[in-house]
Amino acid sequence: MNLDDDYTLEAAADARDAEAEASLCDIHGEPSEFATALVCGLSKSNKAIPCRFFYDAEGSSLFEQITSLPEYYPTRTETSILRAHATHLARLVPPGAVLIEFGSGSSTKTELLLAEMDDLHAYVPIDISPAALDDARTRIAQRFPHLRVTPVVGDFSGPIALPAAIAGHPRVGFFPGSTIGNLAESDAVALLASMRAILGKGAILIIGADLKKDVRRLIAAYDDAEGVTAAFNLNLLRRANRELGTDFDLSAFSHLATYDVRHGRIDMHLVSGRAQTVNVLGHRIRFAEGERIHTEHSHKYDMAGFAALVQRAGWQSREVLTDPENLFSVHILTA
Ligand code: SAH
Ligand code: AVI
Repeated sequence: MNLDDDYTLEAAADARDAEAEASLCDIHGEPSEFATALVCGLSKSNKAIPCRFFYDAEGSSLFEQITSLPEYYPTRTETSILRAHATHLARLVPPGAVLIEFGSGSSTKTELLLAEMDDLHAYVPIDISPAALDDARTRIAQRFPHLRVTPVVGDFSGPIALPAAIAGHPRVGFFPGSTIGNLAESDAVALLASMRAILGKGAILIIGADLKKDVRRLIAAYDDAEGVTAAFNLNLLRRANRELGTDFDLSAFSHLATYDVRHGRIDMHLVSGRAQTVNVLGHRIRFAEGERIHTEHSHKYDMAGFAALVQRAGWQSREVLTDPENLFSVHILTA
C-alpha cells in the first residue's frame, strides 16, 4: 500500500465519521444555537462544548464572582494597568469617536476609560449575554447620563449589525479581559481581522492579553479554593438541563483545569465520574468513566507571540502596557 492509498482510506473514514456526526446533529423543530452546538459537540469522539455558552444570566453572574477571587489575578491586574494609563489611553481617542467594546460583560473596566473620554459620540458594548448588557447599561447610564450608550446583543464572531447612529464617526475598539485567549488561534486571527474591518482604516484597538507565568499560579486561577470556577464550568450542564430539558446529573461530573505547555493554554474540562448515558434532545450520549468534555481554552502569551498573532490579522502592536510583575498586558494596536 502506498501513501496515497493511506490518504484515501483516511479520507473515507473521515467522511463516514462526518456523516455519523451530521446525523447525530439532526435536531427536529426549531433548534436553538445552544441545542445544535450541544448535540454536535457531544457527538464527537473528543466531546466539547463551545465556551460562549457559559454566559447565560447565571454564568455571567458567576464570571463576575470569579473576577474578585484572590486566585484570579487577570481582572485586578488589567484594571490596575488601565487605571494607571487611563488618561494616556483617552488621548488616543479622536474627538467625536465611538468606543466599541467586544465581550463587554459588566463594563466595569470601561468606566475607567469613559471617565477620561469627554468627547465621545457613543459607547457600543457588544455581548452575547443580554443580562450582563442590561446591568451594565443601567450602571453606565447612571454614572454618565450624557453619554449615548447603544448596547448590541450578539456573537462577535459572526456578522454584527451596529447601530445606525454611529455611522460616519471614527471608531476605537476595546477588547479587554484576555477574551481573545478563549479562541483557537485561527479563530482569534479571523476575529481580529473582522474587528479591523468593523473599526476601519487607521483605527485603534486596545486589547488585553494574559501572559505566560508559573503553571501553579495559572492552575490556581482556574481552580479556585472556593469552587466558583467549578460552578461556572458546571453551569454549562445546569444551563442545558434548564433550557433544553437534558438530564445531566451534576453530581456525576467534576471540574478540571489543566495547562498545555505546548500550546501555552489552560484547558477546562468537565469529567464524567462514572460510566453513564445522558439524554440530550433525543440523543443518548454515552460517557465512559473519566471521559472529558472540553469546555474552554484560555491562551497565555508572551509579548512577541501576541505581536505575531495580531500581525497575522493586519494589526501592529504600537505600544504595550504591563504591570510590575508582568502578569498581564494591554496592547495598543493600529490597523
Ligand atoms: N470584558 C469583561 C468580560 C470578560 S468575560 C472583562 O474584561 O471583565 C467574557 C465576556 O465576553 C462575557 O461577558 C461573555 O458574555 C462575552 N462573550 C463570550 N463569547 C462571546 C461571543 N462569541 N460574542 C459576544 N460576547 C461574547
Ligand atoms: C473571559 N475569559 C477571558 C476568562 C478566562 O480567564 O479565560 C473566562 C474564565 N474561565 C475560567 N475563569 C475565567
